[in-house]
Amino acid sequence: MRTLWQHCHAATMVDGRYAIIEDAAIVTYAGLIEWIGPRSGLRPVEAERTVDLGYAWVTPGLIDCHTHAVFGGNRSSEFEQRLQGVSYAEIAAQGGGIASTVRATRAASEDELFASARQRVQALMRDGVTTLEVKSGYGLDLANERKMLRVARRLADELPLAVRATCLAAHALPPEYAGRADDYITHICDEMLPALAAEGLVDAVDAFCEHLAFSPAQVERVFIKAHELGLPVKLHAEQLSSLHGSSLAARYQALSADHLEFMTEEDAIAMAAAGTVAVLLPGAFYFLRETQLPPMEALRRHGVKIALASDLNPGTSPGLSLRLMLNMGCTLFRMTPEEALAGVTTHAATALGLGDSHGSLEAGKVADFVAWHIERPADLAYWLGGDLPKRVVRRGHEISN
Ligand code: DI6
Ligand code: FE
Repeated sequence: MRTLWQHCHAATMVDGRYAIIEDAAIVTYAGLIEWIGPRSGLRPVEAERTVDLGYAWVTPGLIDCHTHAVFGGNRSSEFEQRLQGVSYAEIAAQGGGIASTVRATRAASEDELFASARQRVQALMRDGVTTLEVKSGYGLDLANERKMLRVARRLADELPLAVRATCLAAHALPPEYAGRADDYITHICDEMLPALAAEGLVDAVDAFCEHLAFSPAQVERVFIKAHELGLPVKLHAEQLSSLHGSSLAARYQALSADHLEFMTEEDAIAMAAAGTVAVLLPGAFYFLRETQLPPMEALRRHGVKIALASDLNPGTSPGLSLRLMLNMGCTLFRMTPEEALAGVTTHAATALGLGDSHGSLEAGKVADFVAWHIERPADLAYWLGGDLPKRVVRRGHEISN
C-alpha cells in the first residue's frame, strides 16, 4: 500500500546531521521510503492512504546497537554491594558478576528467557526503538549460546522490530574452562562459531577484550575465525583499561568498537581509517560510577563516527530507555543533542552493518520512523526518559505502543 505521510517536519539524519526538512511529506511503499522532501515539492501521487501527522517531528526509528537484552535473573544484590564500596572487578573475582548471570541463564528455559527479554525489549520499543542488536554471552557453551541466539531471532519474529544477533561467546571464561582460557578460545573457534553460524543464528561476532576477560591475542583468534566464516566483528574494548583492543578491531575492519573510555588518540586514528564506529555506552559509565571519559575531542578530530547505545545488561547497565542514554551522552560525555540523535540513528545503523538500509530518512531506505509530538529535535535528548507522545512506523505500517 502506498501511503502519504504529511503535515510534519523531518530530522532526516542524513550524514549524521539533523538535515531538517520543514513541512515535509513522506511517501512509503512496500515497506520502503519511496520519496521524502518538502511538501511543496511533492508531485501528485496515487496514495491509497494519506496520514496527517499533526506537525509532529519525524526522525528515523531509533536503533539500539549494543544490548545484552537476553539473560536470566538480575543483579540488584550486586548493585547494593557496589554501593557499599565493592568494585565490579572484585565482585567478578568472587564468582559474581558475569558468572552469576551465566548460572541463571543456563538454568532458564528458552521460553523463560524469551518472556523476560520481551518485556525489556518492549520497554525499549516504547522509546521509539525499531532496530535492536542482541548479544549472546551468558551461555558460554554451545547449547546455551544457541539458546540465547534463538531467543534473539524469536524477538524479531514476534515483535515489530529488526534484530541483529551477535555471538559474544568470548565474553567471559566459563567455570568448566577455569585456568584454560586458550582452550576455551579454541573451543569457540573450532566448535561454537562454525555450528552457530551454520545454523544462521549469527550476524556478527563480538568479544570482551579486558584484563578480566580476554587478551588481544585471544580476541584476534576469534576475529580470524569470524572472517573465515564471513562474519563481521565488533569488540568490547578499553572499558576498564587500555589494551588497544580498538586498534585491533580496526585492523579487522570491525563494524564497531564499544565502550572506549580508555582509548588513545592512536586508537581513534586507526578506527577512523577503518570506518569502525565508536559505540559509547553512558549507561555503563554512569552505573559503574566511572570517571575516565571517552576522548570525545580525539574522536571528533579524526572523524570517527560515534554511536550511543543502552548496553542493556544486568551487571553494568540495567538501562531500559535509549532516550535516557541520549541525555546521558550529552550530560556525561558532552555530546550535542544532534550528535546523540545521530548516535542512535545513522551511526548506530552503520555499527550494525545496516548503513545502506536503515538509520536515516532517505528514498530507498526502510520506512522505519517515529513521529514525535515535541517542539524541537533536541527535546529527545532533553527529557530524562519517560514516554513521549509519538507514533511509530515500522516498514510503512504504524504500530501501537
Ligand atoms: N561489558 C559490559 O559492560 C557488559 N559486558 C561487557 O563486556 C557487562 C556484562 C555483565 O556485567 O553482565
Ligand atoms: Fe556490553
